[in-house]
Order: sequence, then structure tokens, then C-alpha cells
Amino acid sequence: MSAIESAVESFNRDGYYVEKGLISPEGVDSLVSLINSSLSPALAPVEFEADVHYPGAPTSRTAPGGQTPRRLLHAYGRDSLFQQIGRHPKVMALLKELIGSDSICLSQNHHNCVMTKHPGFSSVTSWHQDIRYWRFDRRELVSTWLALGPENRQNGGLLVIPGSHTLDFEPGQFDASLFLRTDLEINEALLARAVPVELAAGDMLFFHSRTLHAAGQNESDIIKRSLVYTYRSEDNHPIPETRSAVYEDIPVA
Ligand SMILES: O=C(O)CCC(=O)C(=O)O
Repeated sequence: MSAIESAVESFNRDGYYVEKGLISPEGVDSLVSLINSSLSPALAPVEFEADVHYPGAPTSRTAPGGQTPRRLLHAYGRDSLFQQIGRHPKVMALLKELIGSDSICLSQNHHNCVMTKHPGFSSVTSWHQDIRYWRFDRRELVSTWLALGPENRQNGGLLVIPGSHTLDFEPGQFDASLFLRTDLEINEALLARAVPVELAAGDMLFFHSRTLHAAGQNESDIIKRSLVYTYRSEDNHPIPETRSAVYEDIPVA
């Protein structure tokens, strides 16, 4: 079995796949420097931790820690370095297989950001599927998550539930904000299957838009930075007039 076939098999089974060492240490350093130059002062458009009202987030932008950035938005349009990652030949080759199409578009409306998690003022992201607020003809989208430093449980790295991208859920398994309810027996067996996704700088995680995932706070003393994009097949259109269709998607392959 070729490396790409085994990546596809693993992704189809688990709903995620990690490509180790996709970006060189020098490439990671350039991205980290670029991101740092956009963090203080935080270069708009920015989502602050206080904006999401997740557990642990500062209560408002004027509260202590209220100016802590969570996501640098519209990453693709910010710099050619981010664009190079967004259309990296190896990523495109893998996405074509994972999505099952030769024509791939990058969404400007979903992810398309630098996720940061700062020591001291980060929040908890509860269990969810990204597709919950997204509106496309089909639910088959893939996101890429490039780690620019180590990611693990201690610094708020992602946890995933392998195989959850193939499950059918009852509406009652989710709360009003469409997070998986942790107080239901039916969800307990599912949550027991959660695993951390351990990443090193330069590793890229590919994950399905239906894969259940969550993340804790950054308990380390170093900022965690990740570049995150979402892709769809060219023929999987956003539903007009939804938030998935606000900005035109970018053909990248
Ligand atoms: O890093 C985190 O807190 C998780 C982010 C996440 O799951 C998301 O943006 O969909």
C-alpha cells in the first residue's frame, strides 16, 4: 500500500489523519515570526477569547485578559506565506484523495485563521462537529491544522473521537449551541473513546468536518499557534445566503 493509500484508509476509518513533518523547521520559524508580528498589536480582523464566551474565557474585552487574541482571521489573504501553505502541493495531493475530487476550493468563511492559545487566558472548546453551523450541499469537507509548535493535552491541543464522522446522532445528543451533551448516558461511551492528537511543529492534522473534537486550556507558559484551513470539492457548493457563502471560496487545485 502506498503512503497516500494508507493515509486515505486511516482518514476514512478515523475521520482524521496526521502527516508528520510536512513543513521544515525553517518554514515553521518563518510562519511563527510572521504570526508574532501580527499578535502584538493584534492585526485585524481578530477574534478575542472574550468574544466566544467559552468556559474559562475572559468575561468581556475589558475584563482582565479581555484583549487576548484567539484567532487571527482571514489568514489566507494576510500574506503569501500563509497562501503557500494553503495551496501546498503535498496538501493538495492528499486533499484530492481525501475529498475524492480533482478540483478543490479553500473556504474563506470557515477556519481560514491562525488559532492561538495563550497561557493564562485561554478557554475550553467543548465537543462539537465543525459542520454544525456550516451549510453546503454535502457534509464532506476537510480541514487542515498545521501545528507550529508542540500540541498536546497540556497546552490545549485537540482531542478527537475516532470514527465519529460516520455516526448518526439524534438532535437531543447536542445542547442549544450544538455541543455534544456530556450529561447523557448515550454520549458517555462515545466520550470514553476520545484520544489526544499529539502534534510536533510542522505536522499537519487533516480532519473531517463531522469528526467530533474538543480542546482544553493552555496550561503551559508558551503560546500555541496553528494555521487552520477548510476545503471542499468544487462541486460541493455553499448554500446561498448562509454564512458559508459570504466570501467566495478560492480554487486552489
Ligand atoms: O483549539 C481549540 O480550542 C479548538 C478549536 C476548534 O475546535 C474549532 O475551532 O473548531
